[in-house]
Amino acid sequence: MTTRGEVPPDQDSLPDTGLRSPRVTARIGLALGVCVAICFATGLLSHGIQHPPSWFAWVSRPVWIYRITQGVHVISGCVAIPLLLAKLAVVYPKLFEKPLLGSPVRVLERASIAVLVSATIFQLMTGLLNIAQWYPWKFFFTTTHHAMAYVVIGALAVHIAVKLPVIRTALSGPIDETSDIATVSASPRDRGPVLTRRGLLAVTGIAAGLSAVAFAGQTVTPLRRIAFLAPRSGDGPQGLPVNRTAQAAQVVDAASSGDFRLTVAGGGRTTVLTLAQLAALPQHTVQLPIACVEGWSALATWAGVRLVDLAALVDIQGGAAVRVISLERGQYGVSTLPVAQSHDPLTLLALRLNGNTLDLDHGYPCRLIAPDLPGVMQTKWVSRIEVL
Ligand SMILES: Nc1nc2c(c(=O)[nH]1)N[C@H]1C(S)=C(S)[C@@H](COP(=O)(O)O)O[C@H]1N2
Ligand SMILES: [Mo]
Repeated sequence: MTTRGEVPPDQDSLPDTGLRSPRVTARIGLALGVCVAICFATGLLSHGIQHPPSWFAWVSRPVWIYRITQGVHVISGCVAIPLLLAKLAVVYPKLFEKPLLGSPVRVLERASIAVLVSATIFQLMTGLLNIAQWYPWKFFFTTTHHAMAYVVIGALAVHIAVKLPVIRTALSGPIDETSDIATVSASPRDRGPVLTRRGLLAVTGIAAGLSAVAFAGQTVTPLRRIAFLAPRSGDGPQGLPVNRTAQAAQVVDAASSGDFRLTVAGGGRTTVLTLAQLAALPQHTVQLPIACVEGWSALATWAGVRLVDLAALVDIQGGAAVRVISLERGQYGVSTLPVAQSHDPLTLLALRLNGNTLDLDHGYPCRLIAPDLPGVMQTKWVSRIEVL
């Protein structure tokens, strides 16, 4: 029997070391829960910017906000992987504890754990594979990853609610407290600890730290050299990674053609500019990061024409939303800017990158660069701007 303030023994757990103790699982679980919560919040934010509900307004300053939130999203997800593995390793005998089902409350508890574990694994796997740009599935990543996030958070809330009494007791005392293994420590299977609880937590912490470092370098520049799992850490033409080349986007001919024209439309008026005319407009230089949803980001110096100046060509002086359209067809070919970005004087139709003409793979002849916009909305090979 368990009384108040005492941690119930894990009957089916490994008695040898007392590692399978709520005192251990609760601590790993707390760290995992914090990671999942951070990952959820930053993921929702990113999704909100890309698919804004009517009540949602995004900001454009400070210019590094999205770089941070999306970096944190990916890093917290990567850190969650070793934490989840450690947690599963510690609790797994309990997952198959008999009776498998039992009372309605037990059925609910076990169902929520089954959903929680599988949905969390799904989220971490799909997120990881998306970073690697490997899509061995048929569904559309963004929609599924977003929907499944609510499943994880819902199941996590149920799990925490059910386990709260155990969690509170387990976290309230020192990790070494062995009252929870007192009943089993006299067991003949007791061979003394091979790994202490503190040791296990330390190993888990180191694995989590390594996982963070392995990916963080793609957004935290000083860590770039040691980010051994970060696929895009600053390589690419003009010092910037490329996600989709001009060739992959099938725009090589149209983008390099002398016939290129930029159309600016709005308020019933249309202006068509040649590249030379675009280059003759007032040019501005900005330092802005480009931050991909996959977690990599890089600061660069961009030069080109302010979006607000282009809107003014069709007599629209701000206050309007702007849609930017690429030579490329398909889902990455259109981007509708949040109002903050379409007004911001830092938002450019860039012609130059880091002092040179834009590389074809970076969007030559011109591409959008705006503060705090997910990389996927920073449209390359822009051919049309619609002021709405
Ligand atoms: N037309 C077009 N623009 C695009 C893309 C694309 O596939 N097509 N990819 C986007 C993504 S996902 C990112 S992260 C940035 C990357 O910009 P870069 O290749 O110049 O680094 O471009 C964005 N602009
Ligand atoms: Mo991206």
